Amino acid sequence: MVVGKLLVAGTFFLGKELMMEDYREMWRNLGIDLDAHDQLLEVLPPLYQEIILDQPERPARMAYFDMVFSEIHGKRIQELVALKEKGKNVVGTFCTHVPEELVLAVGAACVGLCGGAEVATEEVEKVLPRNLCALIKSSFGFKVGKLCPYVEACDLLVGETTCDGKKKYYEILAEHSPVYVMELPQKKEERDGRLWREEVRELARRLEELTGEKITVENLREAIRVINNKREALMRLMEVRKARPPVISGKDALLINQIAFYDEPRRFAKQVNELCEELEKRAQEGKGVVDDSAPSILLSGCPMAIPNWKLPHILEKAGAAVVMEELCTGVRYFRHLVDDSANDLEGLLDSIADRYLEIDCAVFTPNQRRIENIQQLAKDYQVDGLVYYAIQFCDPYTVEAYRVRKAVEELDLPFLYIETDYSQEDVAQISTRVEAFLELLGSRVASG
Ligand code: BJ8
Repeated sequence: MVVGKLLVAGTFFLGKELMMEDYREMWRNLGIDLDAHDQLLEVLPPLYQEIILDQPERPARMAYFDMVFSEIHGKRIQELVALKEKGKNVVGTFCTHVPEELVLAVGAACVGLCGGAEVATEEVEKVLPRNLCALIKSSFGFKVGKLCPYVEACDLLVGETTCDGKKKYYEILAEHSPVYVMELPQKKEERDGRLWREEVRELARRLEELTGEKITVENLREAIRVINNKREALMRLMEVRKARPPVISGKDALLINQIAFYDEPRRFAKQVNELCEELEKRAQEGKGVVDDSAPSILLSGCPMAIPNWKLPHILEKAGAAVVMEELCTGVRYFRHLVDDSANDLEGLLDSIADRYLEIDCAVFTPNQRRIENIQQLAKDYQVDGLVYYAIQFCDPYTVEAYRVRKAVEELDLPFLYIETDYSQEDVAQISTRVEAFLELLGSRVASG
């Protein structure tokens, strides 16, 4: 299994040759390095087959998400290019703190750009230190390796002052692409809220300048409605995942959350709702993807960007059922909605700012709300244990693991800490630790 060696999530074809020549022309025009990109595209089909498609009892409605993934560098890029040809813009983001609603309100498309695979390592390490988090290095690798049509399609990249690695990285990224950085406060006092509201307004102004479109009550309210609908669909999925036996695998749920960052939001919400109808029926019939005895796991920690499925795959292959993700590619992305009741623009902008400051990323201090949310999720999903995922060299999440462990142990639940990167070298070692952990969970269940 080669997840870490997988170089890119690219277009590949699930048994059909689709307009390959058209895509090549499009990639060429975007400045993609076609030879390197071709090599990357070869890696994906067997990997996706093994990790995603070979799972038993998959819901039929996952077909849409398989298609979207198989077309990740194809159809979706075509849509973005078509938008640009109509004079619209594409805006890229690296963090769940950047308000998508503002991007949508000015008629632009918003795409998430975090990288989940090691690429162009040699080039990256000429500039960035080796001991930097894999997510940042991956993002830079896609840029300098000319491997990501999303980043090349973007007219503006919006960063944020979250962790030190990212904020310093944006200075370097700005040598390659137009970058705008939002200042995210590190605390959540009233004055931090005021600063953040101002930052949201500043981004609105920057987006108006980029697109020549004015943000109005009407277009902003519509954008809020669209993104709230997307989040509500994901909350509905979250709800049906309480069913036992679980009606969808953790890997499929993660895939959906990853796709949420780049698919067209209206179409995505419709498809998630249709999937939920199928899952709700399955739940009524008691038809699970694994049997009831599979230990249920809450996964918590750093985001898992496409195609990083390394840890969920190890867990589920070993017999666990991941029933919820306390990740930014999980509940942190969708748990809050924007209140759209304000009648004026200022009120709507404040509601957006307030909603995004609710996100309980480990970059905040203190971050008690995250601890409480984790405890609540553990109870709501009646999990047997928590597995904590930290990307090596990520200070906020590696350090906050201590407090999460204490909170989980207070609930008398076992805790497993996994610190890793995108490589494959530690797969056997992690698998051994996971198997021992699941045995422990099994013996606790058996002894009541
Ligand atoms: S809201 S989790 S998306 S900052 S893993 S780059 S923190 S060193 S990604 Fe994140 Fe926004 Fe927070 Fe979510 Fe730094 Fe850690 Fe790397 Fe990270």
